[in-house]
Amino acid sequence: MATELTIALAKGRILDETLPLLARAGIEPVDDLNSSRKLVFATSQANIKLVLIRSADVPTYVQYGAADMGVAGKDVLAEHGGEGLYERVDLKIAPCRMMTAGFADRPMPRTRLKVATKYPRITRQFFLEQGRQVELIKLYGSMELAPVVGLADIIVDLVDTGNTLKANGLTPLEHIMDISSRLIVNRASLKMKNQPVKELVGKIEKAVK
Ligand code: PRT
Ligand code: MG
Repeated sequence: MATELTIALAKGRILDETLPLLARAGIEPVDDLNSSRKLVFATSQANIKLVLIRSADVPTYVQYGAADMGVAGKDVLAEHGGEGLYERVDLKIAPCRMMTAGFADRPMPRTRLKVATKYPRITRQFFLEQGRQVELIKLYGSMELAPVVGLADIIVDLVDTGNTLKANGLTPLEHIMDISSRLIVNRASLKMKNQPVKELVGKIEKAVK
């Protein structure tokens, strides 16, 4: 019998761009993932199933082996830290940049800079490397509002077209890192299920090219 493999995916832009890649690797979900309320899905390959979770939870599922593999943005992976998992393939999907952003014409405060973000770990590291002291304000979304209402001086967020920043009168300031989605693999799965995992990673790698 073929080894069971579970792949963790998140609804939204990553799912939309990952499904065609999986299809090219010969894996197609039996149900329509976007319209279903189910969380576990069978695929055209009897031994491979998909689980649908929040994007920030994907590294955690893979870290603990609840899923053998998963797809997550580099932003989510860097914020998680990567314990217990390997990043195997850059899928080159859902690309964007992690940036600081603020008001272009406003001088930086003399006191400690207040930075609002959903990414405290990445933000702390970025400013630490520059030797800049900042006060972190953790938010769960709509970071663009923080400078507008005076909650923070700047934000650290993802930027694609720049339209969201612009719509709120903000400008991208400093580039922190380039982001794309990655295929990640549980460390133990790579050992214990080496052959089927390597085979699937290879197929997905080929599908990207
Ligand atoms: O929404 P939920 O909280 O469930 O999860 P999520 O926000 O993590 O999911 P989703 O689907 O919004 O994003 C999943 C992944 O897509 C992220 O982890 C990134 O790796 C990647 N990605 C690529 C983006 C963007 N581009 C992006 N532009 N994620 C978010 N954005 C947001 C950004 O935060 C900002 O609010 O879009 C806005 C900026 O877009 P522009 O085009 O106006 O610059
Ligand atoms: Mg979102």
